[in-house]
Amino acid sequence: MTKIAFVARGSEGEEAQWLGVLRSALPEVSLLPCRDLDEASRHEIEVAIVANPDPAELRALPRLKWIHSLWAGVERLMAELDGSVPVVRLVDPELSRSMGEAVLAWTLYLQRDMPAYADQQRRKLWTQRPYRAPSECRLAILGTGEMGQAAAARLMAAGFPVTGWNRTPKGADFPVHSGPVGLSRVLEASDIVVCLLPLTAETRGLIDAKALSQMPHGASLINFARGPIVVAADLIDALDRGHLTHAVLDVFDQEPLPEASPLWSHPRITVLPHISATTNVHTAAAIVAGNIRRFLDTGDLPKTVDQTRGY
Ligand code: NDP
Ligand code: OXD
Repeated sequence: MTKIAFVARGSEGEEAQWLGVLRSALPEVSLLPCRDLDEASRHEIEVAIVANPDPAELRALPRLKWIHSLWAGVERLMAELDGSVPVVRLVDPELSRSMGEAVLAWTLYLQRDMPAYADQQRRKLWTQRPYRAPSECRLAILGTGEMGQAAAARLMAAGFPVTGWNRTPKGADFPVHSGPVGLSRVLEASDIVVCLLPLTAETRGLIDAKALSQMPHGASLINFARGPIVVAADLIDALDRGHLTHAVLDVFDQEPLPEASPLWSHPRITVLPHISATTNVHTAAAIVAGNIRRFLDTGDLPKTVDQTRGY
């Protein structure tokens, strides 16, 4: 039986759940946690399924040909493995659907002024704020990939005008700009900016004081991608000055967000614990199993992450 390694740095419960579901989806292989492999078995392994793995465990597999990540974002793998092995990331329509749903939910939260009404309730204030229709609330999607396209579709179906910003101006049924000039144009014309970019050398710190100052007075930010894309201190400054109204953050420089972080208690920030797109273990396992089965049958690798671009 072909042996596949499983390498994860999570709780025992999470690991047991993944192993159970993956073994049901791939009954024809022997899926084993790396720590259970003896020396001879380590030499047999060509494929590993990983969730935030310890790179040392992967380096102990001398015949490893590629790894399948259970995560969509792979910046940590790219940094830790440094191009030593091809990486396939999770692309799951159910994950994209879940992200689209989250973007719509938190956009409605902002468009319907829910943070302000929650504050008014705490202060026992009965004040009706002006209503802003979706058609009057312009949305920007930074990164129109799997997640961005799913989010745009949900937003447009709900009546929000959407503009995208992307590395390549790829075909979409909404306008998509690219390059630094395109970014300024998109930021200047958006009431809510949604970040769905991968974290790379190019996107780290992209949303800084300059970018935030280009957003209109009163605009809001949603970051569901990766924390370091937004410069937290610059965001806090823009919120404190009242230039921005609110930020919804699901991702942070350090996760879990440290107790001492000022983001927790900022009145204009909503903190979420990295839940905007929740991985469905069943759909994800079926996709991983399909990719591995195809490789075992044909020798063909699924589409791998571009090592130079980092996503
Ligand atoms: P994709 O690779 O499908 O999409 C990324 C998009 O960003 C592509 O369209 C790409 O353009 C664009 N892009 C990359 N670099 C740049 C750049 N420098 N300037 C402009 N555009 C750029 O990834 P996904 O949509 O699947 O995921 C995006 C990110 O979302 C993940 O990397 C992950 O960090 C995050 N994520 C967060 C989750 C959560 O729960 N919070 C869950 C899942 C993902 P092009 O194709 O033209 O190169
Ligand atoms: C991610 C994921 O990349 O949850 O954040 O897959």
